[in-house]
Amino acid sequence: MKLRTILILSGIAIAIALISLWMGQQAYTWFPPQASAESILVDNLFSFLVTLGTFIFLGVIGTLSYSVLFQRADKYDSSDGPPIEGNVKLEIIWTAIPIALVIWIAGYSYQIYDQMSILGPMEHVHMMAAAQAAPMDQDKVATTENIDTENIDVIARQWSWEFRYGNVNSTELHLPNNRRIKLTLHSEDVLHGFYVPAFRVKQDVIPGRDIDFEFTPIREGKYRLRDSEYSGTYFASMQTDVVVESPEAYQQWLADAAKRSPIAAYNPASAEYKKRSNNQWKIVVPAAPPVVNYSNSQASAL
Ligand SMILES: [Cu+2]
Repeated sequence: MKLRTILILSGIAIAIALISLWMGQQAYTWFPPQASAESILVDNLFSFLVTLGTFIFLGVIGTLSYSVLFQRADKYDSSDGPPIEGNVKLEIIWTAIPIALVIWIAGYSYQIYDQMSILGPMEHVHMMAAAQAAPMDQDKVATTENIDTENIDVIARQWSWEFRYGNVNSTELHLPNNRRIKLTLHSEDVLHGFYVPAFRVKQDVIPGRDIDFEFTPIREGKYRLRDSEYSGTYFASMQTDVVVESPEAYQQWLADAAKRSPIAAYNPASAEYKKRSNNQWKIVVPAAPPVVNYSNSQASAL
């Protein structure tokens, strides 16, 4: 290869790399606010994948465009191109580069997953890994782990969410800011999915199993919890607000809620079910609305 060609190719590679890095930074703006420590890790991983993906995309499309535009066969030339079979150098390059990329992506993804330590049904696998790799670099997630965790039971039904804080029941999830949250997820009927986009965490709720699930909210505000698994007719109404507030406000909320007497919460699924006009279609009757001390308002319930 001539020096000129090498210089030109290097120049193009640097330009593509810069565009890819810029694209990777753009990726951070495509998501809801980062409301949990895990969201920062997930967004870093996503940004890395976007950077790498952009580089490969531009590299391939660029080569293809160059070939189509400037390396066309002459008119009526139907002869074959030069054979590349047996080109050992080329074979090694196009085997080694994808392998290196796959290992890089897998290693980085694993590292992020390990730092998140969100448990879930892979708990036993994770604990084994943690025992082996104990002195890994600890960051935000790990530092909050030492502070006592907040244990909350989550009950998913067709179609409502219920949260139990010892003596308080609620249909709205309240969380203290900057505390490690430990949820125990239960389903009373079918598969549901616990998913808060602003936290970037998602976990299937499997009937007959208690699933531990951990994360750390880091930004006060109101977010949305959605069901990530289709769970039946009124699935779309199976969502509620997640309120992240200061630990003081959270304690206050708990104290206030404890004083209220439990009533059946407004439940969009039951309300819709009562309104249906065609009774011939067999559908699953919604579970009774949860009886709670604290329920979110009707306006925000849908
Ligand atoms: Cu559901």
